Amino acid sequence: MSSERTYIMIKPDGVQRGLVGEIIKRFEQKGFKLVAMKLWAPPREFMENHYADLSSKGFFAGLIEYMVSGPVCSMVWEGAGAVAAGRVMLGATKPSDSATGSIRGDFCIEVGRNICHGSDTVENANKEIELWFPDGVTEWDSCQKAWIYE
Ligand code: DAT
Ligand code: MG
Repeated sequence: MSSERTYIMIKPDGVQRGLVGEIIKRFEQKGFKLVAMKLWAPPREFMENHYADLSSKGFFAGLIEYMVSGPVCSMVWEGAGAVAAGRVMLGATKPSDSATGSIRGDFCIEVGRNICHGSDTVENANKEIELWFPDGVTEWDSCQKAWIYE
């Protein structure tokens, strides 16, 4: 079984709109294993670092303003194909392009309020997990493993 991990974050609008439970539920029901979680409001510089690749974009200032406007729920989910599956579960970046049934497709309207973040590659996932959880994650064995994997 793969121990691939992805960094999933519920953005301030997702927290404010009471969607934390709904988003966690989807990852749990898929069969992924939660190995780290915290609710907190990181400083602006931390968020700028997380989104450093987008710093030249015109929407960067607004993105950071939004991302520090309230607490976020940071999580690491583990399982085979977790990075790619996580992106599908979140939906396209623009909610208008997101499939119905995806989190963004079901719960939001504008790209600047798209309620969740998910790592886009395994390499970026590992970088983001190191950034957001520098003390590591919690290793544990799920009793469901034999019912989810062959
Ligand atoms: P994703 O979050 O799907 O990985 P991304 O990494 O390209 O997308 O962008 C990060 C976030 O920046 C995205 O979730 C919302 C915001 N964003 C992206 N493109 C935008 C745009 N054209 N206008 C406003 N905000 C945008
Ligand atoms: Mg991205």
